[in-house]
Amino acid sequence: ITLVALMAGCGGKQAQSDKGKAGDVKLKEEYKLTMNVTKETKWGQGAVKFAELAKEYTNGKVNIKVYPSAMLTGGDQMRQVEMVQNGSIDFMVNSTINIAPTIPEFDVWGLPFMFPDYKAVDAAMNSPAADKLFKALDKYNMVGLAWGENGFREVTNNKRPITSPDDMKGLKMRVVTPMYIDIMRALGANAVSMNWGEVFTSLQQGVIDGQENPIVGVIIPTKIYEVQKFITNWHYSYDALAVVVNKNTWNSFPPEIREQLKKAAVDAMKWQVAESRKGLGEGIEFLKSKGMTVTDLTPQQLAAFKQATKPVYDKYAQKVGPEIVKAFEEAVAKA
Ligand code: X2X
Repeated sequence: ITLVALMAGCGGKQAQSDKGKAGDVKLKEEYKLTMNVTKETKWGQGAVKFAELAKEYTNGKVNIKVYPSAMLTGGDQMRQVEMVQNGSIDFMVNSTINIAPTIPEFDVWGLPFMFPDYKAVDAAMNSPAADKLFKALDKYNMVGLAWGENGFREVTNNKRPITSPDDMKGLKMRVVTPMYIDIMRALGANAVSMNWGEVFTSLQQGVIDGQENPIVGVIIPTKIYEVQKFITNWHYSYDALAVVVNKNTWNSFPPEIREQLKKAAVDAMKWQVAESRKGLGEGIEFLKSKGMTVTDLTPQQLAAFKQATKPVYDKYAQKVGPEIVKAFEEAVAKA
């Protein structure tokens, strides 16, 4: 109150003489951040952490408000990219799956069976290969700040345990991107494209039979186990997160604040990745205790899925571009 009164008392003169001063930057009262999930998910917790650290590191200068569940785009999860691109939203903590339909390079993370394990993921994430994707963002008026993790996406359904592509035949599977639609079709399932916000109710009502998402990051915090009976750990597709900012917003910050925000993003995602990987064993026990049947695959069973989805890998590798795919494959091979 005192400050406001003081400023009002000074009138416009002081404000005006301050204006053109070097280092005098006009910051917005609130910067908007969009994400597709709730704050309870690991992904959501990472976004909240980023906003907290942004405030802390900039000494309260940058106030980022997290808008969950794609509420800024009316639940349309793919439109978030476009809104950050045109500046109606400042930041996103977004899955690479939701970015890829607009920026094809981002499909490289999710290519079927690209990553056998976390070691392979980390090798790619910490290699120059991942920087190439942030370079691609530049053309779309956006800047990438850090990588996080939604996780390995495992398949759930209500009909039967899945151990072979044959078991997928005819299942109504909710997915959300062209690449996943092609994968489900290659496996003989009926792919249904649907926004995440409708999935829980649609599973409950039997409109769809199944879905795929990471266990610790999404399936447990969003209680998918209440409406699904079977889960198979097939690790078919890895889903990274990216912290991204609109380029004009970014350029409006002085260098010092940019540095602080970059550090906030990197630190928040480092924490977020560690959180996402914690408690997988307990998580699986928890799903069993809720009545789910958990299926693990032998290497031979896994090979059948890999083989069936190979044409999809090749098709999307082409859309990603051979240079990026090769850089990722090399990082994985070295892991
Ligand atoms: O829609 C999904 O499945 C989710 C929540 O994982 C994403 O936003 C990619």
